Parts: sequence; structure tokens; C-alpha cells
Amino acid sequence: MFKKVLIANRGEIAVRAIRACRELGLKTVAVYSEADKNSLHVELADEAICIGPPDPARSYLDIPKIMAALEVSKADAVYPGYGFLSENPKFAEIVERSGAKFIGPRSEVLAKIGDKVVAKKVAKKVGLPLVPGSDEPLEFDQALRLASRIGYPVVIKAASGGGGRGIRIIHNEKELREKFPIARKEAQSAFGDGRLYLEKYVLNPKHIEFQVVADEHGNVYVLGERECSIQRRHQKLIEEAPSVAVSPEKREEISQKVALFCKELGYTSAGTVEFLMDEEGNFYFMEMNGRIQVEHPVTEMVTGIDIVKLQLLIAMGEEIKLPKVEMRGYAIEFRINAEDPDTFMPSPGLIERLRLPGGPGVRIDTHVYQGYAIPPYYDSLIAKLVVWGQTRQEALARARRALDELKIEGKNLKVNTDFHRRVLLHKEFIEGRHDITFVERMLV
Ligand code: MV4
Repeated sequence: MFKKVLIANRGEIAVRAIRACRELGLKTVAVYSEADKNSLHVELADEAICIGPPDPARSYLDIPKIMAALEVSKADAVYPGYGFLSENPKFAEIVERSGAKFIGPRSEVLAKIGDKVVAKKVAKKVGLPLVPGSDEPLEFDQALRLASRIGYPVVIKAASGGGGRGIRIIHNEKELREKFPIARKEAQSAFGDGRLYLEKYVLNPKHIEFQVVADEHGNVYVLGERECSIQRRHQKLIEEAPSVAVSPEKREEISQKVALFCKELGYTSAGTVEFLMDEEGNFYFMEMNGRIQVEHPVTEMVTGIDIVKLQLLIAMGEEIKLPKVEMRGYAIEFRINAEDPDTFMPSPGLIERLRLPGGPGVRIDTHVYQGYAIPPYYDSLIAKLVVWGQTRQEALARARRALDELKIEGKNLKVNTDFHRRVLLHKEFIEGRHDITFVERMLV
């Protein structure tokens, strides 16, 4: 049992975690860089400790600084959020050894799912569908033989990569000969691990991910899927739940296997199992993410379950008893970024005027307010607009209405609301036929 949680993150997710802690009667400690002293998470926490300069390597990614803040504040748990140190098994292990509770999966489990080859093996064992390809790391000559057997195009991926890092599309044998050694060197220098594996390249897939929560008593709950295909360069922009492309039978089949997968891993806390779905509706396991994700609110809106609160309760060792999980209606999240809606270039600045939407079926998660200066050092996410509707059509209409109410203005400041408006007018998106190539195709 713990009483005081150090929030090892910033921005909207730090605010989200503080809110959940407060509702459970837990004290909170914010950490912040010099660039974040005016952020809402600093104001909302019971205590706040400055951990260094704006550069994340010297603040939010600096393990000794976080551990010093933990010791000074006498907090007895750490909430990692997403990004930064959230999936770093070494950090989780250091927190565990300090005697504080890491609010996430055990460090050994983070290490297992961080190794994509290990994760694939476990997925195969429980009967999750895999893309044709290797489930072992490959030498160059093995890769050549495998590729000519399964046919081009193929992808080479780094065993320690993930989330789009260390992945390369290969169209023919000549390209494989050229790129394989380069990919190996890059993986070695980026991850300290040159192991590579190879898969058939799935054309025009949808990105579908299943949310799970698992307690320390062996209960695993699968909270349905999210469709996250509206992305650019691996940055998601719009996510929704449920996916119109997933039938109840397919959802049930994948959910069963996802639960087995989590049990086999000894997984605890919240997590996400990621798939590609091809044009025929076939699913292929990609990887597991051992953290809360930016897009968790769409699942919260359709299930009524507070996922962050469950992370805290699970970490306290409580047994989670949920009634049968049902998805009701449709929820869509729009990431409001301080960036140019056409070029996607970051465009931070002072928020001189802020008008947030409200009313039925509208949720805003943000750390910003009128008068707040968005620092240029971190990712450009400044708010998440999440809408709910009884039907997808109602959710889309509500999204258009909410985006019309939303005003974020300031000198030099640009936000991507017009990007979202354009998507909301697009026939392919309205009909739910979009795949991961949508944004790039929309831009031409
Ligand atoms: C793939 C793929 C096509 N075929 N694997 C990129 C992120 C990582 N989690 C998996 N990724 C992909 N793996 C095979 N065999 C295409 C992607 C991919 C992608 C996946 C999800 C969302 C956006 C993407 C953008 C480009 C490539």
C-alpha cells in the first residue's frame, strides 16, 4: 500500500494522473523542468520539485534526478505515464529496488515485451495470428532465403525497436542486400542491439489496438479495441473506439487470445496489444506497449472505466472485480497539437486566448490555460478533445461542433484544428474505410 505518488511525467498525462490520485485520497508530488514551472501539473499536485533544465535528458529522462526527488519527497510510488521513462525496464527496476512501487508492469515483464522477438514468440504460443516471417533474429543469408520464400515487399525490424523505430520496407532482393547491413548498424547504435527480424509487408492496413488491464491476482480484462489509423510518421492524430471494421465475433476471438497473452507474460497494470488488420479483415500481432497510452480516454468513454484509477488500485495490490465489460456508443479523440495544420511543423507560443468546448459528450484533457506559454522543448500535444456519441454519426457531428467552439490563439501560435476539420469532411473517414496511409494520401 502506498500513500504518496511521484508523477514522473509532464503535460496532460501528469494532470490526468494527479486527478486519479486525488479521487483515491493519494498525495501527489509533481516533478518539473525549468521550462514547465507554470504548467498545470505543478499547480495541481500537493508538492512540486524542480528536477533540472528544459532538456529532457537532464530532467524527465534523468533517473538519478527522479530518484532524488522520490527520496526528498518521501513519496512511496512512481507513476510513469507515457513516453520518457515509462517503458524503461532499468528505471522500473531501480524504483522497485528503492522500495517504492512502480505503477506499471514489473521490470522483467517490461524487458520481455521490449524485446519484440520474445513478444512474438509468446504471441505465437497463445495462438495470436502473426504476419508470415521470422520469429527468430536473422543473419543476412537467412533473411535473403526467407524473403524470396514469402515474397517481396518485406519489412526488416529491430528486435529492440518498436512504435515505428527501426523499421524498413524492402521491395526487392537488391534493396535487401543494400539495406540489411545498414539496418543492422543502425539498430546496434540506436538500441545497442543489432538483432533484426523480417516480416511480409502488409499493404494498406488499419492500426487496431486492444486495451487490457490485469491485476496482481490473475484477473485480466480486455476493454475492447481502438482504431488508430489516422497518423503521420507514427504520430497518431485521431483515435476512436470501437472500430467500425471489427465485428463482434472478431473482437471476441482476439480479446480471448489477448487475455491468454497477458497471462502467459505475467502482465500486470494497463497495457495495449497492437495489431495490423489487412484489407480482408485478417489480424496480425505487432507488439505490446507496457504503459498507459495517449488515446486511453476513448476506451474510458465507451466502457465507463477509469483506466488510470485502475492502474493505481492494481499497484496497491487490490483485486479488481469488473462486471462484464461492454462498449456503449462511439468515442473519438482529436490530438490538439501546437503545430501548423498543413506542414505539421511545431509552432508553440503564448496562449493569449483560450475557449474550450463543453456540453454533452465532450471531454478535454489538457495542462494548458489562457496565459500559458507553450515551451518548445517537448512534444506538441497541448490538449486532447474527446467526444462521445450514441452513434458514430452523432460523435462526428459533436466533434465538428466542439472544434467550432474551440479557440486557441496567440502570436506565433498555430494549432492543428483545421487538419481535424478536413478529416471530418472526408468521405473515406466518414465511412470508416481509412487505413494507415490516409493522411499521406489526403495531403496530395
Ligand atoms: C508493419 C507494417 C506492415 N507490415 N509490419 C510501424 C509501427 C510498428 N508498431 C509496426 N509498424 C508497421 N509494421 C508489417 N509486417 C506497417 C507498419 C506501419 C505502421 C503501423 C501502424 C501505424 C502506422 C504505421 C505506419 C507505417 C508503417
